Amino acid sequence: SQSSATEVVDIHTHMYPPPYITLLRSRTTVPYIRDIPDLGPRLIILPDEVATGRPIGPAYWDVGEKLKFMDTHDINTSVVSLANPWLDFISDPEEGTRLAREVNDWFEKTCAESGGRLYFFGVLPMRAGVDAICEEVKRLKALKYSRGVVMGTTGMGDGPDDKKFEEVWAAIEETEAMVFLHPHYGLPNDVFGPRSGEYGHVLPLALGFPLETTIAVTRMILSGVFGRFPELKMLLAHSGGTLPFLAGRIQSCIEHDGSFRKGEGKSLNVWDILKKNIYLDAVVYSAIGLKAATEAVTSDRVMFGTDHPFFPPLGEETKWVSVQTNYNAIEEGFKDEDSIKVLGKNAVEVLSLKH
Ligand code: 5CU
Repeated sequence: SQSSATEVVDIHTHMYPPPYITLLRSRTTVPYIRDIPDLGPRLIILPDEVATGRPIGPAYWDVGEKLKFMDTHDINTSVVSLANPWLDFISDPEEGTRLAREVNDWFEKTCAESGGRLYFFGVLPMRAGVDAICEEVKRLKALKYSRGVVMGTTGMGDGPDDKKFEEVWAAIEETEAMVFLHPHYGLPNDVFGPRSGEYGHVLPLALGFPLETTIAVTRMILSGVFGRFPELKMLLAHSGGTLPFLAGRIQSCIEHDGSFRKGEGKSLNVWDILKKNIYLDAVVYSAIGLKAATEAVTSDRVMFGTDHPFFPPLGEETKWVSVQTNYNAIEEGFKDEDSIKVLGKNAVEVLSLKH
């Protein structure tokens, strides 16, 4: 495993702060938390898991549990973010704005009390309108422990290539915030076929999530967002979904599309965008995937993550297999210098964390 002298930073690690848990407990439609007899508290955030949901406990909201997890897995510093589905389901602008502030202020206070071990990506009130979103982007810039924003792939509802969203991209670029782009919605269930219910969450999580991210960022590329906002910095969950593997095909399709090439696609180059605007986490669970991610964006732009508290062990193990698998992929895939960068050095530099 990694040397204990190596600084390890986890940039993909989630929490549901207490105000958000209170909200989930008060709801009866997805997303919500409810107590199921014999099963205990269950988290229901995906429409196809209403029957039993998944277990939820203090690992989701208790900072002591987060720090314990970090100690168990040799993680020095974490950049925490609200987990999906963020505030996407809050359609009332006032409630969304209030909750974004409450959640972000909770993260700020919690990070301040952590002795330098925690930073955070803030959440935005995505259904509260452009002005409210931009205001929270600017407010976050002034918070000492904020290092950017976490968001899903739907933007204000019509996705990240929505023309109305451009004001938000402008505010984000201006504040130099890193955007942690994370999936939640997957693909329509019928692409997984009539037997998908027999396969648990494997298809939506292993394939739906990564494809959702790939589609979202490809829409941003095709719409020219990175040309209009050249300093945007996007950190893509799960090593960019399938983007490193499909970048060549996306570029080739652009170059062979006569009508698109005449307009928006004139000078688009996916490989240049990957190396200028895109950062990837190392949450891909194999050296092969990690090498593709690193080849696509360079080893200066890939950063370790755990996805805690998701993917806990099924048994009683204190060390999580999901975390160890990502550590092993880094050890197997990289020479010493690159592994030091991916484990923590890149995050310290890119996100200006303390040394
Ligand atoms: O793989 C993941 O990142 C996740 C996540 O964040 N949320 C979730 O519900 N399942 C898996």
